[in-house]
Amino acid sequence: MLTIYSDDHRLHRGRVELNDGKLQPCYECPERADVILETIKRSAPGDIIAPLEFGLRPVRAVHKPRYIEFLRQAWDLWAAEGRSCDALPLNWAVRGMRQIEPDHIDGKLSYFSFDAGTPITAGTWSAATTAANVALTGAAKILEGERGAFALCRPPGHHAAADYFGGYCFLNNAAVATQYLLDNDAARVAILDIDYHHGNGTQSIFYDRSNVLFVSIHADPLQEYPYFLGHSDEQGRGDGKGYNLNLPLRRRCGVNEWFGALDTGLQRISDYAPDCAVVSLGVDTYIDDPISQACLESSDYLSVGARIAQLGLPVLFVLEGGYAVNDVGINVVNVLTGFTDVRRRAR
Ligand code: SS9
Ligand code: ZN
Repeated sequence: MLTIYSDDHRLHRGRVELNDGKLQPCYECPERADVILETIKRSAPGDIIAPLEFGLRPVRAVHKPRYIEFLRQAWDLWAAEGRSCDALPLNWAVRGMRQIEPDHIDGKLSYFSFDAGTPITAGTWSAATTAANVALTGAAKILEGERGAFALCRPPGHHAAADYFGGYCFLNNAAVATQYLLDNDAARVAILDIDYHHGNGTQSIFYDRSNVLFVSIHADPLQEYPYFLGHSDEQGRGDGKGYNLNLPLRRRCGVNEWFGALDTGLQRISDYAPDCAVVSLGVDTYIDDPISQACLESSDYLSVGARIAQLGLPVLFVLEGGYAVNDVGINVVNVLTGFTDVRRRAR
């Protein structure tokens, strides 16, 4: 399978996130992408190409202007306060408070975020815009007729909404790619989000739309991050009613339950008959993932890829989570290999 990759992801290297009441080393680290790239080179045939430059236009098609402006300037405003540590928000506008963008960088960080686990660093903007270009290049290849492509995106994207960051995500790579597909020939796109966490950003971006079907399998938000979106009664709004399918699973659910949800999601996508699919590929559903309570073994990811291939659609895989650094490579490669093996037999 074709892989799109850039070293620019290394420009984003957060030092600490707030977790378990402590400032801890970031789970979302450059080594994740390095290991995935190495494993692809070693054991997954296919070209590895650099991203093309798309400029900010496709990013603006998904994210709000003020938010883009904020992300672009955040580090400089933070550094202008004389700080050299990572930028993290500290408080949020909850029920009854006003939604007014503050002037001070500390207030802006709060206004445009929803957690304290997503540091902004000097290179975050560059890395995030390159990650969007990586996903966009994958989308362009799908439009050119490629049957499968893997966008090795870092930082990830599915928690980022039109105007806020969080969950290690800044720009929603999968959403930007999906919008690009729609703006260039695709009439309908299905997004399958199989990261352990609900793709709250992607859901919210397409919630009112019927030309994007969003399907997400994730840990029940009553028990897991991001906590405040991802329930099964969120089915879309207006034109989008019926085009959002959440399949929450209880924490520590078994493999059979997880694959049952996958089959339900794939059936819905098949009924929708889209032109292509975008898979938000998180492998933090892995049994040894350090921040998840999940159950998939490395070999299970072969079946994940194989079942997705049975859709018979062109598929753009976009990397999201997966924090067991030693095994993240094999887990991702198994999805891609499971997918291409079925495709090869079908030809
Ligand atoms: C776990 C904290 C979770 C955010 C997780 C974001 C996952 C992105 N104790 N923090 S895929
Ligand atoms: Zn995740």
